[in-house]
Amino acid sequence: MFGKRSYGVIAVGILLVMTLFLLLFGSRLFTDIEEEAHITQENRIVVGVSQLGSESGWRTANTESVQNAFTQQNGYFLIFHNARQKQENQLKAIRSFISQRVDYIIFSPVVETGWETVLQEAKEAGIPVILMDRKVDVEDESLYVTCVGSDFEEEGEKAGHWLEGELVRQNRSSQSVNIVILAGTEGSSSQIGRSAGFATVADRHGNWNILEEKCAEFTSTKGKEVMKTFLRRYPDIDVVVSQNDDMTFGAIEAIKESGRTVGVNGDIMIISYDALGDALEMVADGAINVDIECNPNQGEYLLEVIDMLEAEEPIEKRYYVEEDVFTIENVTEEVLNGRTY
Ligand code: GYE
Repeated sequence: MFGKRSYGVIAVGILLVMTLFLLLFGSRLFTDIEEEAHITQENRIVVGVSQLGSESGWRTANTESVQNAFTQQNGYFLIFHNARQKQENQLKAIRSFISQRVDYIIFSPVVETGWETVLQEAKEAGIPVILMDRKVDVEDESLYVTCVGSDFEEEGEKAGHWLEGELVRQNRSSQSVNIVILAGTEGSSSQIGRSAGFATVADRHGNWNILEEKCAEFTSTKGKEVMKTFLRRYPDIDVVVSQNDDMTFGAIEAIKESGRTVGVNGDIMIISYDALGDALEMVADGAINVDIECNPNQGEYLLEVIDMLEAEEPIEKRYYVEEDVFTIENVTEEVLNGRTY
């Protein structure tokens, strides 16, 4: 209907009208947006979260829990940063939170050491720091206000106690038992605590031979790789202790590929940590003997802690999340259906 020229005229017309509109109302519009952003932030509690990475199913669930807690509806403005397993990235993120003058800093330290300086900087800026999931190893405990996470040493002991009971049940408590350990990120609280807790129980049993403990970084790929070397090196492994489910998934693949079987009726007993939904299915199927739960739903706990701090109520130095131990006996349909991660 219209010729090419008419299109040109219409386009120029539209452009002119838009320019006029922007000239008349543009500055008002942008000031409004700026003001709104300002007001939005002013009424909200600004929280900077430095997550250590996204190495595992547990971590994904933990991140989701934090993001679901610190929402606008709950009165928060969340600045979230993923450090991809690098401490230097976490240091940078924390320093940027300090320069943005956030109200609270929450972070999950990838390893325990090396935080004094940055925590001192946060303290001098008057910004309270809350530790999530893992701990820091610092002399001056006033460098953080509190921690929300798991008792990793207790988790390690739970694994040891389960093995004690199982060996008695199988009438093997006086026979020698060969154990290998797939460890998580070296120097992380979860690795340190789980290794130490399990060792406390193992030390009481002269017949438990820990053949080797090797780092597999909490990932499935590494778990498989390290398990392969274990299988090559040690022909008689009775028990694998794998410090998280992702490494367990990889390790079970490696064991099956080597022609051996796992779990309740298998050649090699599997002890795992985290209790992700997929792992609990494997507990129910008898492929994993026991899974020591580690609860990633820490967002709600963090909200409560901040509520208390806002109300200037006294708070504890440490809050532990609730955790269970799962075997084929107690992984019910209800438990499986209730798992959201
Ligand atoms: O068990 C593992 C994750 O620190 C509890 O880190 C956390 C551990 C968790 O990568 O899956």
